[in-house]
Amino acid sequence: MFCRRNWQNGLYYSGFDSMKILLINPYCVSDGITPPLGLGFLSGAVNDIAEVTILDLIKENEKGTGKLIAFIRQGRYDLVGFKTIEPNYLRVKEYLRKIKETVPAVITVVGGPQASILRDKMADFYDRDADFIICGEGEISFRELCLVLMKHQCQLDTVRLDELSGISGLQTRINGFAITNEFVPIRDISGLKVDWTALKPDEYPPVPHAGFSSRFPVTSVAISRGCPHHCSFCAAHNVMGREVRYRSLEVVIREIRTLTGQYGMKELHIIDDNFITDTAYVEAFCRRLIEEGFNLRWSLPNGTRLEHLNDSLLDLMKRSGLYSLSVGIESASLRILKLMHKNLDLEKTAERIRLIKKHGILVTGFFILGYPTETRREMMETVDFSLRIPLDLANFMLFHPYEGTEAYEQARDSIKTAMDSTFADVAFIPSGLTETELKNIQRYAFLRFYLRPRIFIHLLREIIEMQGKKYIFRRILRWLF
Ligand code: B12
Ligand code: SF4
Repeated sequence: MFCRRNWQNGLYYSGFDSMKILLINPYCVSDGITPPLGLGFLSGAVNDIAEVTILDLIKENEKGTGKLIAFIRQGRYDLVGFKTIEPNYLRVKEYLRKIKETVPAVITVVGGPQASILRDKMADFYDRDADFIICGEGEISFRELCLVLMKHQCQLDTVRLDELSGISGLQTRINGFAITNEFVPIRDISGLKVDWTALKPDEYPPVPHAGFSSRFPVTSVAISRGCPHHCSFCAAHNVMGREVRYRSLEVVIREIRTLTGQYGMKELHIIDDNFITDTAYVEAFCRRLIEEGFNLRWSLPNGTRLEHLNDSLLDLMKRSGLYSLSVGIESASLRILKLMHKNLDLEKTAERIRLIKKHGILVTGFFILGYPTETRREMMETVDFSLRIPLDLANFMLFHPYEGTEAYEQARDSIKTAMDSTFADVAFIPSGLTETELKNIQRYAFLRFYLRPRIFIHLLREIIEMQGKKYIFRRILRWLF
């Protein structure tokens, strides 16, 4: 079934024999300009029934609506979908308003983390400017929605309630009915694939995840989804659920062949929340990387849980190209760790970091400063701990309360966030401190950590060898000043 539709308002006639979809990564300030994987997955789920274009307004450095509207008019899209996160969802409201004012026939869909987290509130917030909101993983729901729309030749007024009521995570208020369907995580993600042709990873600047990488070009990949842990500050479960699931190894290896062969990628960043959960999968993955002779370097730049790591697995991971991983330690205060529900034994963590270092793998520690009720003394405990363990790099983030988390409820009364805020900005100040004091503690932490001769010389050597130097310096300046 193909979609042929007349654009209402006499704007123009689509004339295409297939539904045309534009997926947008909205603008926001970002340290890493990397392909929006979620939109690549979404495109991979519908590109056999629709013609999909991905427009990354971060990559295009485009804040306003002018170019966006021109792009939509020129491409004669039937449907425009937005990925939302906290720093951009207000801007998405502007985009939607403008679309409905200027090209009202275009069907608008909003998804992504912020839509998943705010859920019911989203329908009120975007009101009639968003025809559909999809919470959680989008592949199946978005495909089902597109099939319904195609059946109706993208004419919303003929769509019936019963056709939409089974679509997971869907919300809409079209045609006088209001639907708020429960989001159910996708049980079997084995066959999900990324549409790299639409994502065009070779058009991205050589900016690595978090600024550090060793070989270029670099791209990110997502292999598993879900996290069973309950860290109080983390919103990830709202998007991906709590059950850890993996994509099929064959699909992943095929994808890596495309990334190395067609796009010349030399390094991969696995951005999963919990990649090292199923150790049999991880072992098989490493063996395949070696057997296929990809000669890739790879890293785990998100806070990796260490409980499943052992000597033989680390040896295999290192031989297959792993050169760097990050650990979410968050705090050295037992009281704060308890409040965060961060079930972490600090001594065991330090031991595992030594083990990782024995295999010549770089380790980055992630810490949070300024958690609700945290005192200056507790923050200093964290800084001291970071100096005692053999980390190569450390990131001291100021606590940022995200809706949909337990910590947000604890911080609710004193939240200070704005559009385009980043982790470098102050979003919450624990009582008894001022914003300047908190920023100074963060600066002190960075300087104490990095101005040690071993770390400083090592860091300088690493940075000098890196092709992404200018991005790294830009990031350092943003964090310190
Ligand atoms: C990796 C990651 C990053 C990396 C991205 C690197 C890369 N190359 O991709 C980096 C470090 C750059 C990063 C930065 C930030 N991140 Co981040 N990040 C993640 C992480 C761990 C995974 C994201 C991911 O790619 N998942 C895999 C893909 C497949 O999932 P997805 O993008 O969510 O897309 C799916 C659905 O959301 C949905 N969907 C997405 N878009 C759309 C659009 C439509 C139309 C539809 C229907 C569906 C849909 O369908 C997709 C497929 O299932 C998540 C945690 C998590 N597990 O969700 C946090 C997370 C998304 N990040 C978060 C945040 C806050 C940020 C920052 C704002 C932090 C900051 N203050 O600087 C920045 C924003 C940068 C930016 N411009 O995007 C929050 C979002 C919370 C919120 N309320 O918005 C999360 C949830 C973590 C948390 N703190 O709890 N991040
Ligand atoms: S911070 Fe990491 S370990 Fe904790 S709940 Fe979120 S994804 Fe899971």
